[in-house]
Amino acid sequence: AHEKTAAYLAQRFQGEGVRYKAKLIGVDEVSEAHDDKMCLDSMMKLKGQEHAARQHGLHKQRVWLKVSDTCVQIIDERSGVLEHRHELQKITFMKKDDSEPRAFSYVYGQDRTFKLFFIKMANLADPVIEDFKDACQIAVLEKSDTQPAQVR
Ligand code: I3P
Repeated sequence: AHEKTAAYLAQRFQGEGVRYKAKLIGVDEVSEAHDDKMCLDSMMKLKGQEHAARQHGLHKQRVWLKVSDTCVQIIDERSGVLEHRHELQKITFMKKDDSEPRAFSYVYGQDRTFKLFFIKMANLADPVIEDFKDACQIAVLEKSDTQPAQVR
C-alpha cells in the first residue's frame, strides 16, 4: 500500500482523478447540511423506491463515479454523459450504509438547498469514502497555506 504523502495524494487526484464503477440508487432533496438521522431516513426511502422499481423490472442506473482534487462527477456509463458535477467544498456530509458495505451517501449543498446522493459501488464503499476525504484535504491544501479543515 502507498504511504499517503502529500505528493502521492496530489498526484492521485490531479486532473481526471480516480474513477469507480458504481450504480446510482437514488437522489433525494433533503433539508439539512449534516444530519445523521435525516440521511438515514432518506437512504431508507431511496432503498424502498429501489426495491419497488426492481419489482417492476427496472434497474439502477450504471454510472462512473470520478473523484478529483476539485470535484466529484457522476457520469452515465452507457452514454458517457456527465450528469452531476459536485464541488468538493460543497459536500457537507457523508454517510456509510451500515447494512450494505458497498453503499454510501453524501449530501451536496447548492443555493440553500441540499441533495443526498445514494450510491452503490461495484466494490466496497470504504476506500471510496477514504478517497473523498483525501481529495477534500488536497483541495484545501491547494487552495491556501493554512492547515486543512478537520475532515470527519
Ligand atoms: C440483481 C441483484 C444484483 C443487483 C441488481 C439486481 O437482482 O440483486 O446484486 O445489483 O440491481 O437486479 P437479480 O439477482 O434478481 O438479478 P447490485 O448488487 O449492484 O445492486 P440492479 O438491477 O439495480 O442493477
